[in-house]
Amino acid sequence: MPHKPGNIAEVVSNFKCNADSSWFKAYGSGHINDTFFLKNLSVGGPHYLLQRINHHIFPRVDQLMHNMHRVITHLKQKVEAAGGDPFKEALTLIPTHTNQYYYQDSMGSYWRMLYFLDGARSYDIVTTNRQAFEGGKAFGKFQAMLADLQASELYEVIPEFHNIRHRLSQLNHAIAKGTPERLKQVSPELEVVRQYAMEMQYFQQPGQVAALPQRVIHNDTKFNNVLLNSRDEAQCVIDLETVMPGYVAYDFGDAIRTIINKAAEDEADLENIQLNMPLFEAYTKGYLKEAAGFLTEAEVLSLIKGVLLLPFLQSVRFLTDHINGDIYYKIHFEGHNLQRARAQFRLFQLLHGNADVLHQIILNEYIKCKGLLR
Ligand code: ADP
Ligand code: GN1
Ligand code: MG
Repeated sequence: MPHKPGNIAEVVSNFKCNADSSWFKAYGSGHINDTFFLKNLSVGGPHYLLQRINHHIFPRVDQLMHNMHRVITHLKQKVEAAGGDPFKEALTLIPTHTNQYYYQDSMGSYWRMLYFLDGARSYDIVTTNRQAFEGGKAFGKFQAMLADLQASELYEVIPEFHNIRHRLSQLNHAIAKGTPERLKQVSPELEVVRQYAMEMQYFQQPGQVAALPQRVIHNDTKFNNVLLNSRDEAQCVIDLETVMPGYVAYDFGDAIRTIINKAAEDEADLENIQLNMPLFEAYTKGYLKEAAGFLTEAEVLSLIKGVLLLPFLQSVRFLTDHINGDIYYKIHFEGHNLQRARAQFRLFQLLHGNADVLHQIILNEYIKCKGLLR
């Protein structure tokens, strides 16, 4: 549960909005920021989401909000050009009275405000092929719409975000300072890290660096970062604070991490972590329907590497935070980060064991989308 703000009226009064500050409720299940839902004072007016930005993790809130605004402006133009509704299919940031997209309150916290997209919803766990297919379409279209936005227009707000070498080096720093108790707890997990560390550095190999284009990607494609409408059709990709340059396979892999897993990201009973292949196939179909047109063949071949890397990288990050004493992610109980890390390692191992089958599914879908058999 987020820490409830005591000064909501001050914050709300600084945005150009018609929000009722007398009542609000905590919203969403994110690990970093705090999100609150606020009603419009007028009946029928759009409701709002107010988000307190974690500025320990995003120290340059100005750069972060520049990125979000830049990306949203670009997406709105694309949606409009395609005849869509830019207020439904893209996020809308509410400015402050001084025309900024964030406000620093008298207690030092940073805030942003968005229109709440009514009638749309996100899912932490995917259950139907339709949801997976539509999610794939949403993230594929998102990448396609951003394919002509220059990566150099965006700041790298968290450097080396999905660079596994960097994440492994953070893990090594944590190990060097970790308490004997926590280090003893994680020794089986550290063994898994050692076993796969080299293999996971695929995207750092010079041949791949030369072959794979850096594009503007989302960098946090958990399934709960896409909103589906009441008919479970893709409506809008949300949570745009990590949109930065990267490889498309990172987004594909991070989405698959939450789609293919029958259990939650932090499942305690590892036996419940199983692969749902039909959901994988449905997501891949939706994604490639939108993305096959702009992806290079090297990128298509790299997608499976992203599928393996992302759960591994997330495990390394959760494990690092556990050893560090839980300073990055919100936790809901003692040992939560370790439980998350263990669940993600299990998922990684299952994916690794099925990599050939998964790769073949990707290739078959790609061939169909490109009509290469005709
Ligand atoms: P976090 O970084 O904490 O994950 P998000 O921006 O993803 O924050 O927001 C948390 C949750 O709030 C989302 O999973 C989604 O359910 C909901 N949400 C976010 N933005 C909107 C929006 N504009 N309209 C409706 N719901 C939203
Ligand atoms: C964090 O805020 P949230 O829950 O959308 C994290 C992501 C991780 C994710 C794991 C800025 O995202 O990178 O993939 O948790 N965000 C940041 O669930 O570190
Ligand atoms: Mg989110």
